[in-house]
Amino acid sequence: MAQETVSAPAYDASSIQVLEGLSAVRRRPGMYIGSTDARGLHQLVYEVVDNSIDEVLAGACTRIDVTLNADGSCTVTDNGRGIPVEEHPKYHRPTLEIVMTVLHAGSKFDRNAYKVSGGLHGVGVHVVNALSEWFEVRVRRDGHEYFQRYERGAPVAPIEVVGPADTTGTEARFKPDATVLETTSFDHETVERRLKELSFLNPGVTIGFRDERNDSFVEFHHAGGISEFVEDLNTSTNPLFRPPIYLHAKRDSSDIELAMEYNDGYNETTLAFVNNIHTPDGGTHVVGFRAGLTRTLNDYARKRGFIKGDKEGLTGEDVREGLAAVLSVKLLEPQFEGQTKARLGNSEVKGQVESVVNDKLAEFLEEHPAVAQSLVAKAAQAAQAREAARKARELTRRKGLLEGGGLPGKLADCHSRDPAQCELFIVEGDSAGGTAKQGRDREFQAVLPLRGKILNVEKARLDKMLQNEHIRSLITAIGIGIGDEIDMSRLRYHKIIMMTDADVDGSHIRTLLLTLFYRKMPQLIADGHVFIAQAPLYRIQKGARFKWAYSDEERDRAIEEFGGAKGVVIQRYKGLGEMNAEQLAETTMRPGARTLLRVTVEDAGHANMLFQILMGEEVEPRREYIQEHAVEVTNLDI
Ligand code: 0RA
Repeated sequence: MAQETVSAPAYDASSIQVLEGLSAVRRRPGMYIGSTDARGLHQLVYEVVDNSIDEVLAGACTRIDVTLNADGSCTVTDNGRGIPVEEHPKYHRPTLEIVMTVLHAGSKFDRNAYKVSGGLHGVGVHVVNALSEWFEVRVRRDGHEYFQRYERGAPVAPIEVVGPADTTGTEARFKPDATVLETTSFDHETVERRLKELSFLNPGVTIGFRDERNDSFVEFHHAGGISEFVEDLNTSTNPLFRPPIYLHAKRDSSDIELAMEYNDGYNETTLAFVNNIHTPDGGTHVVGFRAGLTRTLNDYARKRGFIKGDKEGLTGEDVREGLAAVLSVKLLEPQFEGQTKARLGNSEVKGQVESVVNDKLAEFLEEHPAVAQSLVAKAAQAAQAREAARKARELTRRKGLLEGGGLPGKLADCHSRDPAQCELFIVEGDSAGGTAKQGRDREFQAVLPLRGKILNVEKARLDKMLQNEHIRSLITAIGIGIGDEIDMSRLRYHKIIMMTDADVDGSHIRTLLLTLFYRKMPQLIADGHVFIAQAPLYRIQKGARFKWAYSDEERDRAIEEFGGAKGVVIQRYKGLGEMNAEQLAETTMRPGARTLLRVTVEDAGHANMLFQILMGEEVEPRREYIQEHAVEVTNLDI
């Protein structure tokens, strides 16, 4: 077939402007995609997929396929209308080329009213193009298939017609540019989680995900939308009722959708989205939801006589015990705030969400008395437990004072009183605790040994937790308090370091500690204060020389560096207790020599499920999970 070209010659005045725009993106990628690390890299995929989702929201697309290719590139295909190819009225060049090099496609065409300006998404495909070593786009539209290739954002040839087409759609394939990004390796689970999330939030679409690197394929389609999302969050719990409560209404131009359900546990999981974007730091929509929920349940409980006359009502904490909820709002002009733009700022949204919850939830409770009853009974129980916890806490405080100074007896504290400098090592067992006390730098390193198992907080309420000696020691040593009473200004150590054995018991204790921090002191993790110490697994010696190895790979490399296995002595460390104080200090504790892993929570829904599975009541899913993810359990960096 004869090849037509649709483009003007490559270099005229407007294309020079284009190149300047692209080089601005390449000079400061972080300004456009937030960062150049793994998070920024995945932002590129989300940006392209979001453009396809805009076609879904316009009612023009039912299927999206994402492939992570073996060559390190990513392909996103949709069956939308295809990016227009005809001449752009203002730029007098093909619209496709304009979308790929200058403009945010959505901004000019109003494909979808609910834009994401101000957030990290919605920067435009041209940003992805500018940050790609190469980008190839195919458009099926008007009976033709068009093709164009770009390198580092600039077209290398005019648009070509490469064949006929009897369908419409867009295929974008791009390879992230390693010269402007710190990492270019896509993470399978990160991409999969976002695609699954999008399929819940947009029930009309089917999303296929193929990873050529491990030869896998999954398909997501959730006609039940966010109600199914909530059921998914509660997979490993006992829900109090099914199906979840579902509310949907508009207030002014805002579209508000909520699904919620309770389980018989004590934790809350609320995932909130604005125009399909996750807002882990909450914001006005979440504040409105909470206010509406507390108010509506109190009104109902009083009206039905569950709360009498002037008796104190249910608090926010009471009505959120065991709650799993997904809140999805769509706004015309969202304003995202905060360092990572993860919090919604629009003040009008609080009242809008609150009003929807007040009206629609009250209506639901009237129509479903059995559900309403179970829900209010659960909150009333939480209120009783709250009262018991308050008493226990007061008791702890009084006891602490009587014991003198309030710090636990087992804590070997450091001399420095500057929290920014201070570190707390939480060590498994008295013997390793003794070694750590000898090996530490007592100026700024404190040691708290824990003997045996600590309480599983996933299964316990606050009042029961406070009866546990280990937990009380931890709380007083750390200093910030617990639950709703956290005061970060009282943090006594800016680094809280878990130092446990590299065996099953050690990983169990670590998971218990992480559960405590994640559920009851979440700011500690959010602010980056929690770390895992990496103890070596091997000491490899030849003659007078020796090396430490922290993994089997490092061990093998060390053997190689020593010139083979001959004459090499390998000592395997099964526990911290097998090292002497000097060795422990040198390998695991001393800044500069040690490796610390910072614990971060990338995805609240995922972390929530992980803890439910690892620490919850149901044994079966836990066993399955541990079998499937043994590596992650021993190396938990959620
Ligand atoms: C501009 C206008 C229209 C669609 C698109 C862009 C579009 C962009 C992308 C990016 C990935 N897939 C896409 N699909 C479509 C509207 C076209 C029309 O009105 O026909």
